[in-house]
Amino acid sequence: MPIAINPDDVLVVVDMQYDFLPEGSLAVAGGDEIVPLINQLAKRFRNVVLTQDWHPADHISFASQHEGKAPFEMVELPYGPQVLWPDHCVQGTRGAEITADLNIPHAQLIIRKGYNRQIDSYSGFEEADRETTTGLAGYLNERDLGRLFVVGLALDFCVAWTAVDGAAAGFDVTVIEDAARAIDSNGSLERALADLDTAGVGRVMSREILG
Ligand code: VGL
Ligand code: ZN
Repeated sequence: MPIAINPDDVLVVVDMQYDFLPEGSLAVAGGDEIVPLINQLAKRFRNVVLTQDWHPADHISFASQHEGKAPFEMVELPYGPQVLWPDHCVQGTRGAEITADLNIPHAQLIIRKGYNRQIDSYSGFEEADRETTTGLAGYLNERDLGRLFVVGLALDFCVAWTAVDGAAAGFDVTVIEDAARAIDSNGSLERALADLDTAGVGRVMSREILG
């Protein structure tokens, strides 16, 4: 049985930005391959929300801000452990732009995240301090929208955290697995998939929606 998409369901398209695509500073393998699929899926949804990683140039998640540290190493921050990244998605740069190959003119909201220098935000709902919200849950609730279907980059970071936090905020959440790609650093993919299962987030393939 195909999954019927309802008029109040939402497609959440996570971080389809040049820095996560081939030749970007934090390129996710195969990230470009999912663009046509996301475009196709978006046609089935009346409601589409995009997220955009949006860091100041001196963001605390950048290895360049930590003496002697390299990308993909860990540091301990006041809110907990933090993976360090290459500089990416710096506000106003081309790398931070959402790819022009994404063809979703009816998308209704772009939610920017990670703009506070001292706090990272993988999740489209809540920053890494687990206190500061982005306002997305309020937006979705105020519009009285239905289930969330999450796609994009990267499956094991921003897609997974957005999905888990969406479920924690009370939404029915499903990740469309083949419309996402992972960074897979130090076992992060396996952990993220386990976190999705624990949170009660569904996992489907796009053919279950597209038929
Ligand atoms: C992301 C690492 C750092 C993501 C964003 O979009 O998954 N990953 N910032
Ligand atoms: Zn980031």
